[in-house]
Amino acid sequence: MNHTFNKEEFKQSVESMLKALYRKSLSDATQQQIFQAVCYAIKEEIVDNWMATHQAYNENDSKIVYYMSMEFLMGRALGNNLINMGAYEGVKEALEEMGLDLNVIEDQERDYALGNGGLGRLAACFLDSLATLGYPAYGCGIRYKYGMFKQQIRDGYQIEAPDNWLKHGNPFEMRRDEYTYEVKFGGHIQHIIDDEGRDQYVQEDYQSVLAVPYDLPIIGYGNNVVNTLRIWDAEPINTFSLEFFDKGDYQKAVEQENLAKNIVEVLYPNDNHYAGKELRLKQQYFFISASVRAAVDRYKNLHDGDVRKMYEKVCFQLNDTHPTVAVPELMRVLIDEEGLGWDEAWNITTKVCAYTNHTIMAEALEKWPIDLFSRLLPRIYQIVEEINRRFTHEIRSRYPGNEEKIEKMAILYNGQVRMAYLAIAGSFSVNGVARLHTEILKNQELKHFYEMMPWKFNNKTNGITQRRFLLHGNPLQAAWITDKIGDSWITNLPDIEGMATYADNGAAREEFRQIKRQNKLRLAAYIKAHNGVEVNPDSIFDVQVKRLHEYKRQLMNIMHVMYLYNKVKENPSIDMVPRTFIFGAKAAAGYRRAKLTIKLINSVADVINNDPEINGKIKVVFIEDYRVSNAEIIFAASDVSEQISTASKEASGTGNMKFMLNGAVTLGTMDGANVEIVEEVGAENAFIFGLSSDEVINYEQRGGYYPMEIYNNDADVRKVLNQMIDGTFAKGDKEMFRELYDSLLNSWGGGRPDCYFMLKDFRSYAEAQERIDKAYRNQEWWAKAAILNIAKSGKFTSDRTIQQYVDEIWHLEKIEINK
Ligand code: 26W
Repeated sequence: MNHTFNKEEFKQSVESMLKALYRKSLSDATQQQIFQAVCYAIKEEIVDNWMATHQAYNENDSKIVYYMSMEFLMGRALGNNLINMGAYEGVKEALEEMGLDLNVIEDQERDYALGNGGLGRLAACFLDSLATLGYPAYGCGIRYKYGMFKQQIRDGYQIEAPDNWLKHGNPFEMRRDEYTYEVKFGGHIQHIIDDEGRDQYVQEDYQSVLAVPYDLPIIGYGNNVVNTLRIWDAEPINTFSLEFFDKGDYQKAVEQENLAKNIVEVLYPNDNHYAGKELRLKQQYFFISASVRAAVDRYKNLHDGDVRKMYEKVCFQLNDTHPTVAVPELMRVLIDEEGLGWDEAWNITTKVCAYTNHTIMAEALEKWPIDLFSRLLPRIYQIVEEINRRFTHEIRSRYPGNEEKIEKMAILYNGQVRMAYLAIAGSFSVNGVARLHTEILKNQELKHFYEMMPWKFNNKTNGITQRRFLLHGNPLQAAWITDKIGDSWITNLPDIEGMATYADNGAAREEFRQIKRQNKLRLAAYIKAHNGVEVNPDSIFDVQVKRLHEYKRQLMNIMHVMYLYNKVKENPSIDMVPRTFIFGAKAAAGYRRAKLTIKLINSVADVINNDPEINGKIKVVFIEDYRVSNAEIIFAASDVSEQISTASKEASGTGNMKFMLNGAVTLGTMDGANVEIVEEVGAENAFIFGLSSDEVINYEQRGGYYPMEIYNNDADVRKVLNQMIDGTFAKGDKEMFRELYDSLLNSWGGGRPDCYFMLKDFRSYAEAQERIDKAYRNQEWWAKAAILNIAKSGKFTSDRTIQQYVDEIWHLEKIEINK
């Protein structure tokens, strides 16, 4: 594509698309229409390679990984597609010649916000790396009508607005009617013996919907490979028809129509919190049943209809437990539809499925009530019962007389289907997402499973794609790096280590500072336009952007801001480097404490930003609607990366890696991948504080600690806590933030007080912040540390992660597409 891109042809193509789509010419088309026309013109360029890629899969009889995920947080496609096609500069110039600005055109695109946070974005990075490395892969997911809600801040509160991302249509998608499947729910199972004496399980009185796939192209960087993200839409099986009236089955017709309408209506906006909603289980089975059967049918087409060696060519990677029904669904297809016996089907299934765990938070674990599960998926439930029967048998013969092992490992227990345990039993691989996380899985959360089947367990430390988060998001820094060391880092990030020599080079440090300043100005303009707040580009940009969750401790961050505010009030001439504290976070719609934390951040911002005595020393900004597209701008502009989760709680984190790659210095706990980041960059180039994960786990096993002791002994902390209930930041309202205060000090609020150790870690956090203040004054030191962070980020490319999945789990072979 690189070499064949023809500017004049492209310009022509855009103009004829405008005509064909909208009956418009360039001069009277809207920016949105031009955006659409540009995308359609690009799509034409993509299609040949897309077809060639699938032809190569077929000709090579390639093994394929199906990355099964309820979430793909893709962000915007246009800019990334152009970059990976090698057409970004060409298209930019072509558009300029047409009097158009590519940046403005890019801003017309809605984010594909089909995910909540880390898990969904990881899936998107993985697709980019799979295509760039040339590995055969499908992403399998759901075409939600409404993605992650749009966040508005009104009067400091979060308001959720629907994300109607498909309003203008999605120019890159392709509907594939011919691969439609029917998915059945409910009813009951008839067991019959057919003429040949075989068992048949027939589902009766069920409701069903059609699963219709839409394919999106996933373009590899500079290699002509185009993989596919396949997301499923639901449609009614028969559009409302008179036929049903005649049969008197009016009720059923309406119900089936509603089922189809509801099932893909909206992404559940819960991150790390299981809610047990029936519709969510429907979503899971819906996209898994369709994806599993599409994979089986594809395999059969290439192998004379014989599924028995399917494991040689197919791998299902389950992105957390959400797609775990793939295990019993594959069993059902192999047994009921392909006629295999149990043992043969189980052998195939457990060689096809692999499971990734993304969290140890207890409230995130999916445990479906058996009555709901069996009512909705009667045949699947029968199969899960049999899996459980055999699995508990295995446990008992391994640990005779030890019933505790059943309690700890059975899939069906206490009236619930424990999805993580089903995933482990049905998979040949179980992986965590950072070294520390995997160790905690092996030694604590899943220790009984690890003891029984240690060979299944492995680590795959997460990664991110440098194509989106540096090349696209930070073009100035990308060009600077390429100028210094060449562009091989784009596909081989470890080469970025070549930047290390520039850490000691005064001229290079100055160049880095200038680039950072430009990026801070770009973010400042965004903040001015969106928040109406002026921020000082010479202040330290101290940034925490991620989902709002108590364990991530945004509350501790804002409490430290309150503490600093008090310091400045006590001594207005205090010597400190001006700081801009930047937050961005969505709270799950029903998560009260998280939403109240957003209100607190905004209320503190209001008071501080309008207090003349502060004199610009502190600014607080809450960026509305944090999402992939503005994240790219935020990372590029950051000086300090806040990664301050309670140790042991953040499985990996991936924002931490994006900051590092963009030359921000980590302020963090020894949690998740922070541990490995510090290992790469050196503790002297990061600001580490707080309890270790062992210490946290020890406290937890002893039932917590006494935060009231800290309240009593630390006057600064006490003052901050009191300000939550004396109206300082609530216009005199003493009740507004009481719930947050109680969560830190009073156990009667439900559960232990301060179970995320915010008061316990506060002093150590404040000291680390002071070290930052001191360090930033030495601009030479700071630039050196920032450049070293960039230089040592090579490990954290998702290309490395994917290569490890390929080598140790998937065993794929690369394809080559020549053009
Ligand atoms: C059932 C509700 C629910 C929804 C989402 C439970 C759990 C989740 C996800 C597992 C939450 C998530 O995104 N986890 C994050 O995954 C990232 C990618 O591995 C990690 O970097 C983050 O540390 C982890 O919090």
